[in-house]
Amino acid sequence: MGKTMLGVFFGLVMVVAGASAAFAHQAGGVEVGDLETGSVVGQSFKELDVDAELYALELGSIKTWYPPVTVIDFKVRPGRPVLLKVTNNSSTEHGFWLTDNTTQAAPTVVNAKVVLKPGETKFIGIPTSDLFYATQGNTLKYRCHLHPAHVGGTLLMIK
Ligand SMILES: [Cu+2]
Repeated sequence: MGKTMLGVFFGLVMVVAGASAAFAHQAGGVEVGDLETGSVVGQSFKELDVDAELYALELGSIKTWYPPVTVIDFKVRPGRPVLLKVTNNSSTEHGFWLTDNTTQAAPTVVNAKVVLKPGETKFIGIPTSDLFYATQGNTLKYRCHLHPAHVGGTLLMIK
């Protein structure tokens, strides 16, 4: 369970590849980690509420991230960081990649990528500033970067 592939991009200057998710980094960046050890902008994942739970499912020959649409309403939600729980409920390895397609080339873009073994769960912490100022529009896309045919979904933000 300990081996995790990370591709997490931080804010303006830092790109950390292969670093342990257990370490907290500076403010302004997405963090991928475990519930017990992970943190984002100085707040431990344990102290945050989970905003959405997403599952990699295999239905016969169909691979999908469920649900296909996830809505976070910032008008009724406190300003704490967003916490997503991603779980692989299938019997094979799958990826979870959350990003903003419209600004994917920008260094500040929200970009969280993790590979989940069968049965594995990871948590993704996102500072709300990343969603409000580094994301154009109101949607982020999530999909599996390991399987092109693996159906992804949309994170819809009501700002
Ligand atoms: Cu997949």
